Amino acid sequence: MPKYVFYYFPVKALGEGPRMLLAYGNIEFEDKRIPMEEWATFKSKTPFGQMPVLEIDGKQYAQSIPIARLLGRKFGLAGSNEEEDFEIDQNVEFINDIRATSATVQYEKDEAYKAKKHEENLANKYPLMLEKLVEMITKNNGHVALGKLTWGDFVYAGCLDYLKTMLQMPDLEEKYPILKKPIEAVMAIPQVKAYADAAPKCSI
Ligand SMILES: N[C@@H](CCC(=O)N[C@@H](CS)C(=O)NCC(=O)O)C(=O)O
Repeated sequence: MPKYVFYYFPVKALGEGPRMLLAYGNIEFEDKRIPMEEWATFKSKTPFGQMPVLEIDGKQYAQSIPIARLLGRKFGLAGSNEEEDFEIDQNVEFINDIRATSATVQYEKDEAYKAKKHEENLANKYPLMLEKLVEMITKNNGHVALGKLTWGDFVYAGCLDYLKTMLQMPDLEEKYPILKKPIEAVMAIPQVKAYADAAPKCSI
């Protein structure tokens, strides 16, 4: 039985998708939540100076989306041909684009510039991005891709709270109820719900 260790900060964000995928695969993993105070020591031991990092029998795997893709393939949540794999990748990358666009604003230090950038994104970027996101999940019967459960749903479900915070839109799902569907699908899986119920509670 391979030994799995998953390293990330004590938040959901980019780590929760892989954690939930491990739960889906019924993998008993060591869930290492590294506090900020310990990060400086651990950083140099990671492949890119970032987390998440998954270790399988001591071999390190980095980058949240490739980690989710790897676990998806292991647990039967990938496409059944290259075109289907492409569709999952494409849609997950789009979700990541929304996250990256909003995150650059959120981590800006200058408060006045941060507010200005947020207003600009609110006017020029977020409306089309959210319209496309709603369209994508509607077209896929409440899923991220292929009209069914894939590893893309786990990536989305894991980072939605983080995304809402970055977008400064706490009422996102009330405005667009279809955006709840992939999370509902993931949480309806008993072993994933059991993991989520037992995991430390994090707002993002
Ligand atoms: N593209 C990477 C981004 C990873 C990333 O930005 N990780 C952040 C936390 S969300 C991090 O490690 N920050 C600490 C640092 O860079 O020192 C992924 O998806 O895994």
